[in-house]
Amino acid sequence: MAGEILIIDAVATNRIVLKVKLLVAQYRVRLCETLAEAKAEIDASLPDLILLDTAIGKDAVSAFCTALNADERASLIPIIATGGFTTPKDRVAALEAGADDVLSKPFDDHILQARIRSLLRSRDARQELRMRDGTRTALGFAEACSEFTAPTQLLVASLDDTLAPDLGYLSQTLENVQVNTSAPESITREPIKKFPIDLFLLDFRAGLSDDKVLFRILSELRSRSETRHSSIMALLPTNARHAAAMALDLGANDIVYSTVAAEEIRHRCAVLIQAKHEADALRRTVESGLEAAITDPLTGLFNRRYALPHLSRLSTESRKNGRQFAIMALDLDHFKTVNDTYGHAAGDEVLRQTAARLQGNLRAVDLLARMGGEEFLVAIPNSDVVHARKAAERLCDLIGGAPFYVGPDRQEVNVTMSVGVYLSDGTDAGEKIESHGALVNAADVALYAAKSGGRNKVSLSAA
Ligand code: GH3
Ligand code: MG
Repeated sequence: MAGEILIIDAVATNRIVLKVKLLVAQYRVRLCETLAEAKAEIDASLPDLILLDTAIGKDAVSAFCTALNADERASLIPIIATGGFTTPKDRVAALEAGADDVLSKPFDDHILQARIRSLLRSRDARQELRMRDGTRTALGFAEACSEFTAPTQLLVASLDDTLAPDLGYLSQTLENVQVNTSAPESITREPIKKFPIDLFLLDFRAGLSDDKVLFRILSELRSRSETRHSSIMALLPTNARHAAAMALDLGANDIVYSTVAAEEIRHRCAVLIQAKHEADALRRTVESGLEAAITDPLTGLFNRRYALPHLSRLSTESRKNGRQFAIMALDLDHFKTVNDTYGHAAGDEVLRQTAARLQGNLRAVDLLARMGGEEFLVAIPNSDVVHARKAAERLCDLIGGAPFYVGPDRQEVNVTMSVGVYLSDGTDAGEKIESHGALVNAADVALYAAKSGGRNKVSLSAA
């Protein structure tokens, strides 16, 4: 399932309008009129995300966020504060109170949906971290940071030669931070060798005449091994709504518009830096030997050896809980032609970038593996037919919708992908088919239908 969202808004019409938008996107929705009602709802069952209207009262909102963040069970639930936010200070106040994001009304639907997806992805990653470390204390940024002495490296890539004053302000107001600068194009041309960058600030506020420049930088940063895990913030002109939504889906961790005040940028940077250090801590806990045995060296994804037993476990678990799940076989179209036209090394780079795009768009509970060659596998627990199809179509668009740039000359390569989806009903009736080999075969049969149906499409089969 896409997830459950709790809407808190005193105005009935607002609640209903928002509910309809979220239902269309396959979220389950609960509605609350007051914070007291919300608290009872959260105590009864934890939602995946909260949309909180700040008209309910500044102090009450602040107390609510503080209480939620202090509650171990609920502290990872992302909160989006919505409201009129008449002054920049109001936005910062909501963020400082503990909201993960603020959206000024009226908000753009695409941005809202992309924000929700992005926040849920990072929530899942943090949940995984918490699970592995065992205790909340071990996770606390303060503890992790006490060992961390090297300065946090920021790289500001901006169209102007001079650093914008609000970004210069970061080096004075963020602790232990070193600010570096670069032209946007050099990020994609030159390898970043000097030191690992913790946070990229892509400052396009002066103008984004061509969206593709931003998409290319994001795809590249997410696919390079040295920047794959860096945090990324894109700063955009206020009219770049489409680019903003796509940037979030391509792996930007945060976007801000040119109207946003320096203090808000500072706050958001501090949050991104903290998230980066937490994620680094997680990666350090994975033993490198074990990791190598189950990892595909080209893309860094799980390999077939890891994926197959995972599918068996998923199938058993789902049957136990009577939940549906989806298996997708993804295969790049006419990939042989990419190798033949641009060379094998360029083909490898397309594979790496494909892996990065897919990974950036899936949640931590979803499995992504490279099964061999140009074939990938995705397993989505707890998914119904509508959600599975939507997810598959989104992944398909993510590959076909923006070109890849490869080789020393950053040549543009357009690639499409076909996806076969097998949806298990998660009941005993499906048992006969749900050995891991049979699951992969079933998705492969659907993939074959997508290929013979013309490629660049999704085909679905069910138990
Ligand atoms: P279709 O749309 O039917 O899937 O056509 P296709 O060309 O993608 O499929 P085919 O199976 O004919 O060719 C797959 C190609 O993938 C051939 C092989 O050289 C290439 N390939 C497999 N593994 C790798 C790899 O690790 N790197 C590169 N660069 N190419 C690879
Ligand atoms: Mg292929």
